Amino acid sequence: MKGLWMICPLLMLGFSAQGAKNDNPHKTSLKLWYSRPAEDWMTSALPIGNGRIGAMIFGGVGQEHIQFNDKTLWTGSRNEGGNYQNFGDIYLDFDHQGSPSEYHRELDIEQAIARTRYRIGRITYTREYLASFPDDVIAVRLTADKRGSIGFTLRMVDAHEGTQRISAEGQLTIAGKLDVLSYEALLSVVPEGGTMTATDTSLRVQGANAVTLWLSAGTDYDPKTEDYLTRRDWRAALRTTDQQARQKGFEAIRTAHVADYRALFDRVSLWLGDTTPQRPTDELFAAYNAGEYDPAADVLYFQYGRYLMIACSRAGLDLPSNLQGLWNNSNTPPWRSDIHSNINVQMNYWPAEVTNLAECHEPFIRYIYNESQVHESWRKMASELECGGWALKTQNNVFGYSDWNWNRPANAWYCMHVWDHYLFNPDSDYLARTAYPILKSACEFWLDRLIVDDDGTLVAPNEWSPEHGPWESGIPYAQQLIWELFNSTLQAGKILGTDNEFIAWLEDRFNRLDKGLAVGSWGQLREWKHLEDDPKDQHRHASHLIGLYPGTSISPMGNRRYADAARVSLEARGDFGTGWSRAWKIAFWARLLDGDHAHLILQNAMTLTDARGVVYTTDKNSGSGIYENLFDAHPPFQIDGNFGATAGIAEMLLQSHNQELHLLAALPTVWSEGEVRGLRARGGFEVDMRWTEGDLTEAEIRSTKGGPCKIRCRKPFGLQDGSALAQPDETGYYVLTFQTLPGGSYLLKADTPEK
Ligand code: FUC
Repeated sequence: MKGLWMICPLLMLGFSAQGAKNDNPHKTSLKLWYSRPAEDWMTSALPIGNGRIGAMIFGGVGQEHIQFNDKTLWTGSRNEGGNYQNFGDIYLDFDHQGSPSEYHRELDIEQAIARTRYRIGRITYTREYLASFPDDVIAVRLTADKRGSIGFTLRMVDAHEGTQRISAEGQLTIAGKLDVLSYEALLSVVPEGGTMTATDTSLRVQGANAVTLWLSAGTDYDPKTEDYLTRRDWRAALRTTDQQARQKGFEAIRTAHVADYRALFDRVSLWLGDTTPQRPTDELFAAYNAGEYDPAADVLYFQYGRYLMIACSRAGLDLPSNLQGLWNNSNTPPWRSDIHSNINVQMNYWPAEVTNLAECHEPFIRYIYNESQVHESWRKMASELECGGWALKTQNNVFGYSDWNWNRPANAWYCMHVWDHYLFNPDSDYLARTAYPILKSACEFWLDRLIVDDDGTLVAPNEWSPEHGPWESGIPYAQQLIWELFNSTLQAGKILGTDNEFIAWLEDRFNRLDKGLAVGSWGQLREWKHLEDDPKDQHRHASHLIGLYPGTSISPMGNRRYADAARVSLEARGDFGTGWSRAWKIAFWARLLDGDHAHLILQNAMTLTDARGVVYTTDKNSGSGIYENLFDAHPPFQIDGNFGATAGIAEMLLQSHNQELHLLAALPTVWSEGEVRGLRARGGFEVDMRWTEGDLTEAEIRSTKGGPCKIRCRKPFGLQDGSALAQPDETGYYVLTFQTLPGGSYLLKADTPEK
């Protein structure tokens, strides 16, 4: 790769002229693939999803197993927790004679299509599976390269005790009612050629040339109504969806699906150097774990997080992804597979903005809006504490019900997402109508709740550092979050200029707030205000470092003392932890600008495991890491770690939390050359970068909003047209500020002596 730019100047032109198109000729293959069928739902089946409905694909030869979900299917109610539910399973028992060869199973994350292929005798059988967002249907297409050779018996099994119907025309339905919600799934089986017959429990297809399965599924859930039940004829809508899909046909649905998916996924490409020859994903990661570094693993894991985000969180449904995204095969899943507020749901959305999937962030933001502004329960919880505004606890279902321990600072943490959505895509309408009301009412809660501490600062009473230690006043986790909340609300209020009296009042309280930053006796950032920290405490949560990431109050570019103390705390916490805990540490180290340490933790996070039981310990052999299907292992499967790692990788490449774009902020040695396109930065910028020998060679910044753009980089650089050169500041980094126009594109170039 080295020297490529000299021998191939056209490529450089392409970079400059074409922007963030995914046309890198050296891009890494983006497929998860295996040479055997999945044996286990959690560790090896492969996920597809359209943001609301999804499925896990096993790809068996004798038997295909497709388990499916709808993100809204919950037991429980407004008064009771309940659990996220399995919806059902589809089994196809094939008529194959003889044993298979050339078996291949894959999930192509560039197209969002899963495939299975194998040969029996002289016939090659293929299956394609997709979950379409535009057509709201899961489709499976079975083909063979010899006519008349597809035969199977198909069953659809309800995960509950609903009613089942099968028609000879090839339609199977399951339907029932849980505590509050009703559900229905409709599967249409459409063979081409051959025969189809129905029994009471199954459907038999024989001698078909090809078969398409269409799965529509839904519930009567609607988070916008008071009782969370839709008023529309959702059952009729399912039938219409099914009919339209069948009329449109597989090819057209597939084309629309791929175009829809790629419009999101292709916005970001990442290349981290040449990869070794292709090998199955389980072998790739096993070799990686054994010390055979291959950037293909880093890139695949990064992009897999983006794939999963698109598959389980699309605009239009006001419900965030849960602890398992939307994939779940149990009616009593771990931690109810709920919306967990003390790290998990937030981490699910860490990569949304920076990896250019702002639309996928919306379900979370709308959920926060609905529950805090429209529904009663979070406001009622605040009023139980004699406060205005809204507050919530740790465990949350889809009906606004919240239980287990209080997690009051979560309102401030949720607001970070609301505010970031604005910072990345500045839009004053969104700020005025959606963001500001949420932020202001969260502030109102704290303005009522804060008390004056002995030292005269304002502190939150009776908080804890999740999930350990005593409850006490002025816990840094709470203080740092409230500081972020007040700080962003002040900025929002000043931009809008419509609520000056409140903003003045808030500013007064903000100035008296304990920021939650103090250095302790062993040089650490204190986790408790009054209690001494234990240097041996390796608890998985590191909530007192929230100001480092995703917060903004601790930065090596700001007050060095706190950044150094955060490093001491982080070193004491160790390099392991549960799945999400490892992912968080990638981002922490990235914010400390230590790319090699961030990458070390990324490697720890990508350790293959098959541990199944719930483990909380943070040691090296806790069983945390990833399963063969690259699902994150808490253990067990918990999707936050996938999203956290993707966000952490982005943070190693580009940071934008200090009103500046820090290019290649924490590049590890192993990523000595590479290229990334399409990352987003706060202020409304989009960024492409290319680097060699660990340093930036060129970058393109596209501005959506216009206004000043400040760039920071380790090595000298300037605007490519020669009009401005970066200068070193007191940190030794080079900085350059230039004006941008809305829609403008700006090329930066390393200022090397050869130039
Ligand atoms: C929090 C974490 C646990 C787990 C659970 C779902 O309670 O502390 O590790 O992720 O959420």
